[in-house]
Amino acid sequence: MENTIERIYSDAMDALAAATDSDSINQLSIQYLGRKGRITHFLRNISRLPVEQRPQAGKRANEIKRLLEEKFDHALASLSEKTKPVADRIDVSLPGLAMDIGACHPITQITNRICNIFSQMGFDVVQGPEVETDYYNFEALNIPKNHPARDMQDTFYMSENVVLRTHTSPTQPRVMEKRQPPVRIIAPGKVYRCDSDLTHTPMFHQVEGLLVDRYVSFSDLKGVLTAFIHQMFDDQTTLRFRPSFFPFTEPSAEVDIRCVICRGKGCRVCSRTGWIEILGSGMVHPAVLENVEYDTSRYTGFAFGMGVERIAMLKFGIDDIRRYFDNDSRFLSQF
Ligand code: 2NL
Repeated sequence: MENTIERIYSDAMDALAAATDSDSINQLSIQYLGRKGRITHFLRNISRLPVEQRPQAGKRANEIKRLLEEKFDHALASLSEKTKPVADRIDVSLPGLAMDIGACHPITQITNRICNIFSQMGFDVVQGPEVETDYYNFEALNIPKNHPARDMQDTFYMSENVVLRTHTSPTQPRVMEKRQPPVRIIAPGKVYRCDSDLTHTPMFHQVEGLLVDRYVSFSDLKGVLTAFIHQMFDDQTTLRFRPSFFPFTEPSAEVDIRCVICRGKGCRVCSRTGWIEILGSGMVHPAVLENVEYDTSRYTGFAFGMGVERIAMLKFGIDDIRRYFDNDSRFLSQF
């Protein structure tokens, strides 16, 4: 008896596979599921089976009935979809999906611009780790143990001797340990300080440069940085070197440019001074060169560092540093 119902099912499936139009599918539906159909007939005659076979045969016949209903319905539906005219299958009046074009973040754009200018002057672009040891972040750079820069309030400590780098400077002694002079490198990247307000974000970007060779003097520093600023801003930009202090350079100087907003008259951007600070620089402190075992009787060098957000703010006229990191594409797509 079990064979009978399975036979009906396989006959129905064979017939369905051969049916190519809705008339023949409807015909099959009547033949199998209709009032006088084969399945109906089988179910009606279940009472003639031995008692112990009836529950199983009934269950299976009902299963197959449901299965065939589904198969016939599906065959009819896919047939009507295939035979519809194209215009009914595709709604040609729907608006298309706009394709968004990606672009570099403004901070990336400015970082690339800075690196390109120094690349053309012969500097190699190098990168170092963002998780740094106390040695490379401070010690190698002549920043002593009690220096305020090491304060827990500025530095993210991972453990006693591991920090998130507070500047891109540690990349430089790492490279100097592996290369002999002449060294000309530019190190861009993310840096971290435990600080957050209107003008500070806990993560920001720096680009740092270093040149070490024989006979390098302060006038080389002035020449290279003047050429950089004239390419970055405008070759008419007026700049000044102002004495400063960094533990890793001696002498040290900060570089200001005439305010690009008010042209020196004094405004909010330059705090009425007419000058805007662009970068810090100096002659590499001999202690830093000794830490990487360079012969200080043969070699001298200069180094400089700048904040990318600050330069991007001036180039693009942005007044709030936090906008860079809100990830609002209405803001970012303007650059
Ligand atoms: C700033 C000032 C500076 C350096 C970075 C440096 C690196 C080595 C040796 C000596 Cl290995 N100096 N870097 C020097 C002077 C200034 O950065 O305002 N950065 C945002």
